Amino acid sequence: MALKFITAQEAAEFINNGDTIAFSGFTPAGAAKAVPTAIAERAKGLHENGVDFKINVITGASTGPSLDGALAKADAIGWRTPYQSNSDLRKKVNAGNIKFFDQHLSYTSQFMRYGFLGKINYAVIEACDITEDGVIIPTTSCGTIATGCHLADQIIVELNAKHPKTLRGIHDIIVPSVPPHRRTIPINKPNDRCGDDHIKVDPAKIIGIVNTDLHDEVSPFTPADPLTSKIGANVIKFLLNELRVGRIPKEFLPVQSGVGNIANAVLGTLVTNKEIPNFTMYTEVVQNSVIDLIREGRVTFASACALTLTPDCLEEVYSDLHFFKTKLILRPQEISNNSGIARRLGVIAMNTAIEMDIFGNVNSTHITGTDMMNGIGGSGDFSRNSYISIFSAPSVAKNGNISAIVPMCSHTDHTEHDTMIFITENGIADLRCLSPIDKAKKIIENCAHEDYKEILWDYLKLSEGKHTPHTLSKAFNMHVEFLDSGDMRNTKF
Ligand code: 0RQ
Repeated sequence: MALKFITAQEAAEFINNGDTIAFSGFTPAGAAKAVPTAIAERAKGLHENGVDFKINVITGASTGPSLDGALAKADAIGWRTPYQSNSDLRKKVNAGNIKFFDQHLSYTSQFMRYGFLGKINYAVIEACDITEDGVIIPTTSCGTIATGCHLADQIIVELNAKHPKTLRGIHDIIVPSVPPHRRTIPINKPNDRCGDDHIKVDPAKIIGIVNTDLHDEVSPFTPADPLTSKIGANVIKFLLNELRVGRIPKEFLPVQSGVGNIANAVLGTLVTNKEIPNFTMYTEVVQNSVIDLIREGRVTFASACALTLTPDCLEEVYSDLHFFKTKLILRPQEISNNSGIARRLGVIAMNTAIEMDIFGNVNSTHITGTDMMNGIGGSGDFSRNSYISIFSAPSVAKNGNISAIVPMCSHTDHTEHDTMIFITENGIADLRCLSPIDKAKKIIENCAHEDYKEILWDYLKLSEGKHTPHTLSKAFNMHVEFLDSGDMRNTKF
């Protein structure tokens, strides 16, 4: 069947109000760009003429300004899942204008296959190559798009000339069956392959190919600073001790590192300490820092879902692609973040918290219980199933007006049953196998900021002789104080 080339505007004309679209993209890596921007333009035109037009958006994770940003600004999103980090989209989510549901990233593809997300009308996939018989090679991420292409009624391909056809071979695409026919995923090491190097679809479903030449919209991270370096140093201290006492094997274990400035700084510190052996990664996102580490041999192999690299760094990878294809695999997120595999491999999970409570629960997603930051992402996929799970955060936010350690999280993403190690710039709280009261003592003593220690001890004293000594009428007083006076330090128990 001959390939049919169309413009992004022609592609956008196919889309109807209320359609559900699975877009490629996990972080801005590999995200569809031209078609969503054209859909946003079309939506604006229709809205100006008083016509309703909104689509439902499924991706891998967050995307960039051309997808989430453009569609949010155009008021063209009905519901959105599973993750976001674009400021325009976040504003509309928190104003109640866009219905966002936050999912463990490993769930999304299976939710699509199980029918939980309803009918998928279109898949829009960025590709570096496509053949007439329906073989599609994705670009810098896998996300949920293999499942999206299989389930969608029709497919639009963005063929992006920025990515070489020789990228073929970096992906390992497996789409599990639906239970009761689902099978074991045979990955026993981060570099095991068990899938295809392409997505195969019925070519009759491909309604058009849009030629593009657009960079991934990846922005650089803030470099490490003294505070994040201290957190990183505490992570190293903890890991070295685990190695010394033999709780981590001497050959080390695969590492998962979360997103954001803190996770990036922690990873940076981890790799500069030569007492930590060279290691592999079983993670979701490979960022610029990992590319350097692969070159230096510190990271010997990385399995991920996305190559989230700034355009200059991606150019470097492409200029040495033969080498990097022996060091990197990109997998769909239900495989890169698979709970069973993370548990089998014994992943060391390192994620960031917004707040942690004194009894070991973690909030990764909400500000003061109401406003969505980004989403749970893969933090739950990994932390719950890891060999060792570390949550780190600066002990205070917003110039010290907010304590990251609170009596009770204003929203809970990771419960005390899933968490093990809390780390701030002040120290380490090893919570493994401790009772709630012993966890509270360790967290306050080792992790809380000096400005908040007395306030937290005072809270703990309010209710004695209980298994988890909460005082429900006062558990959120620090949050309420922040909302009232703008400073949690004014809290009195
Ligand atoms: O605000 O942006 O206005 O400066 O939150 O905080 O300290 O820069 O930390 O960039 O590492 O992000 C948890 C959000 C941390 C991220 C989170 C404010 C703070 C700042 C950002 P500004 P930092 P980071 C798998 C892993 C969930 C998903 C995940 C995240 C901003 O790591 O989204 O782990 N994690 N995925 O000032 C009010 C508090 C606050 C606060 C911080 N208690 N109250 N504001 N901030 N704590 C990867 C994927 O899934 C793709």
